[in-house]
Amino acid sequence: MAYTVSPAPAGPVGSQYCVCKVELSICGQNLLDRDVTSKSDPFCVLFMEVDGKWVELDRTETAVNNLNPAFAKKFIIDYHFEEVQKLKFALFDQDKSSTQLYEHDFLGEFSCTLGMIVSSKKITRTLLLGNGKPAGKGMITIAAQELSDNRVITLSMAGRKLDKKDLFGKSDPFLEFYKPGDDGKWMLVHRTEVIKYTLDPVWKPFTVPLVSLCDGDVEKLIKVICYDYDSDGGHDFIGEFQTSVARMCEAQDALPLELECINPKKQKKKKNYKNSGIIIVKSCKVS
Ligand SMILES: [Ca+2]
Ligand SMILES: [Ca+2]
Ligand SMILES: [Ca+2]
Repeated sequence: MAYTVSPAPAGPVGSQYCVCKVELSICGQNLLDRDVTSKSDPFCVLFMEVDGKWVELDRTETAVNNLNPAFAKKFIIDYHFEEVQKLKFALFDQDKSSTQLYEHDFLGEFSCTLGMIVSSKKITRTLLLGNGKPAGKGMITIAAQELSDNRVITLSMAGRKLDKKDLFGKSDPFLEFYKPGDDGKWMLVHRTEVIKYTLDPVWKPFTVPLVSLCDGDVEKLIKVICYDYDSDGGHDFIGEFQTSVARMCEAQDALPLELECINPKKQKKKKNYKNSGIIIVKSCKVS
């Protein structure tokens, strides 16, 4: 059979064209306090307008007793350049275990187009109540990261001899990973699960986009903070350190990388202070 050039696929149509994934990170500031004996327990719900109706796409985790939450959960959305994608971010104070939004106290909302967030990279806006009035001093910050680079990083982390923070018991350690934002502030990228009652935690391996963790720059300094989880939300700081993906990639299964977890206050006070434990990179793979 004669070789024929197969016809090019039909030209791009509508939303099939120019799609890329965008990751949105959400923080709240000065949220309304809707609990009587403690602070609000905020979570954020993302809606998108579909045929004139708001459809829920996703929700963050709940931050306990925290009026200035940085949510670890990211929203990942397909970005269609030529379409107007209207989004709404609504914050609620979780009062019950119910998933029904009307069961929770409303903390305000903000709506705009995805294009506006992507072009600004990061925006901070006033939250509004249903009547269009500001929700107290409540603000929302939304940061966008285009996931143009497909690489992901998988990290296996553990800890050893971490400081004991709980009066009765040990510690309930978890890790937070931060990267420097364009404004010079540290931006939360990932939070591990909590491992209860131990000073030698082993966290589950986790995978995040490489651009999320370090903007794709393996030499970029990132910060890791270790906390002791407390159910009232007043987590205790154990220690921190800075490293880079390149450095963490030195870890190999047979030879894990050990990093000192430092509490700067303790370091200043105590002459014989060494560290507040060791954080171990058991393995680090970029693929
Ligand atoms: Ca409440
Ligand atoms: Ca509360
Ligand atoms: Ca604890």
